[in-house]
Amino acid sequence: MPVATLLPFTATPNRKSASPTSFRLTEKFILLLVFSAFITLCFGAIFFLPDSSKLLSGVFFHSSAVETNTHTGPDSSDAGSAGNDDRLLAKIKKDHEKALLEAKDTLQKLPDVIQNDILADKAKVTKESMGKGAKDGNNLPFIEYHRPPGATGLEPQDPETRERRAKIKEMMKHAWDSYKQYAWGSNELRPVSKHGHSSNLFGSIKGATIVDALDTLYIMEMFEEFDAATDWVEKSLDFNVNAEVSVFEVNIRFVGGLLSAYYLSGKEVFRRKAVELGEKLLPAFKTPTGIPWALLNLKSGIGRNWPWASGGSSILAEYGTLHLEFMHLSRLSGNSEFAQKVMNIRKVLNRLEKPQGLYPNYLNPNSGQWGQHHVSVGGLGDSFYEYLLKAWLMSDKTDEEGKKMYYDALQAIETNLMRKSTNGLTYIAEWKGGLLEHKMGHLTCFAGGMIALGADGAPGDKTGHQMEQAAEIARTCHESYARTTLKLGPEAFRFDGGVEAIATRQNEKYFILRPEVIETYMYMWRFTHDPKYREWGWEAVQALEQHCRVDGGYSGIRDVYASSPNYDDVQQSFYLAETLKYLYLLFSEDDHLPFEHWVFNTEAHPLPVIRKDKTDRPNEVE
Ligand code: DMJ
Repeated sequence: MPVATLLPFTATPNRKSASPTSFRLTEKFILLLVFSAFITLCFGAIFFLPDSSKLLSGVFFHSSAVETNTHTGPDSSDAGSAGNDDRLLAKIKKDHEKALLEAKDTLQKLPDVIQNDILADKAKVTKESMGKGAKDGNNLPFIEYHRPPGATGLEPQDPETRERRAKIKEMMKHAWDSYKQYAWGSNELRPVSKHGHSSNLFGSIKGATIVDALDTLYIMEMFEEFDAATDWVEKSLDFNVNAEVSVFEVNIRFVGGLLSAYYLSGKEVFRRKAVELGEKLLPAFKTPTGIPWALLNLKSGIGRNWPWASGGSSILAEYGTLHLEFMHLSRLSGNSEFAQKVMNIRKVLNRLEKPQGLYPNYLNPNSGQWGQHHVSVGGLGDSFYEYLLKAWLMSDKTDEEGKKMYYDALQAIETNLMRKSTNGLTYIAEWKGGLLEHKMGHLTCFAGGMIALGADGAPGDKTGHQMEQAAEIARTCHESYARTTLKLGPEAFRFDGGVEAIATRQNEKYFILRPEVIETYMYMWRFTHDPKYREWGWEAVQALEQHCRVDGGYSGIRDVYASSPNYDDVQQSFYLAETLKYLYLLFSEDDHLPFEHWVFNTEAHPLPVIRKDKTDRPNEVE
């Protein structure tokens, strides 16, 4: 600031046109005194203000931030420089305090949270730069596609294994050709009556079998069929329906199926469709807690819960089984909203008190409180636990929160739910308000595979212990098959009233082509190479061929203890997505969809591990 501009204020009022040389000595002294007092005052003001460094830089170095704020900020006015200075100083003080708070916040965050924030910011910028056109899966950011390792596999070396694997491919061909011939475009096939079947889980979305089977066709190298399915997806798969769907089922089968098809084939249509559908599911999260509704009308965006679910609760296995798909949707779309929605579910769960460390199956999305204290590793609970572990694995083992939640939950399950029968069969019971129901569902049998998959990372030297648990569960589930007449497992089996691993209630004796037992054999084979798992898998193949295969495909059966099958006349889409895929992998080499690169969603759709060191290349090949 030039000194000359200060002089008019210090000149004596009576003296007109006086030159400085004509001052007397006393006048000069007084003038000097006043002048130095003024200078001291100015500097004092500068140095004692709270944000002196910023002000100085503004004054001496003309920082652009200060200039911008002074001249164009919303606070600027023509009221005079003194008013401007006050506002400027207040603004500087406010900015400084805000910067300090932000820095404090950042220092308190874990490195991976900071990393996520950076990714979210990056995604936001990408999305903004894409503008309006990014909606509905169109105009997605450019992604250089790299096929992850092991999308297809070499022929097994051993001739018997090769032959068995070829047989499973033939079974897939029969299931697929029958669907194509009798039910093309419907959700599922009725293999006995030979026509289409639509469950209301998918509203009026069509083609569940096509989307669920895409990746199985690809990994079995049935490329002609894969191309026909791709063509149908391109031309006919339509999510613009005015109908209510199950958010969970649509996510695991359709979003999961499309994501896998994209990662295996690199075809953009699958990425586009997956993101389009993902966006349609987002309104399900509009609840006071952000815990999504079970059911959603895709047109109106109105959600609700199953009327039977404990006072309007959402279900653990449903809202807890979105994580893997939504993390990939964020990466493929550049929209961080998907990831934020599922991370928020964790936050809500982590704030809640857990009875004995267990997660009840019901949670009210309005109040954020648990419903009935019913705990299960089978129906209503199962895949929530699976997704905690797989979220950690899929994040290249960076998601420490998922890891901790999984191993803590498993410990609580071991303590409160896992029991041994009189004759030494390990099972996982159900827990109702502290009382055990000694029943294990077919669905619960997936836990053998899950525990084996997680054993390697188990804290406190528990790897061996968890591998033993996994093997024992696999044995129990095999027994549930072996103790039936048709050598296929019942929907649920009991360990009470003098029975072990046997269904005692008529409505628990059915078999609907479910995959969980075979899934566990596949994981156990990969981790142990114990030939019994392939033998058990082959027993299941023979039983399927003998009792479920019909002219028009494969059917579920109503009673596995009956002497001959009574068909339910449904070929479930998960038979092609899961049962046949896990069987095929059981008889494949380990480098086909290797676990270090792929994680299977709960419908057996493989999703690649998201590499921590290649943040901008989601499907990097090593
Ligand atoms: C599949 O849709 C999924 O595996 C789900 O997690 C549970 N049930 C069926 C198959 O049994």
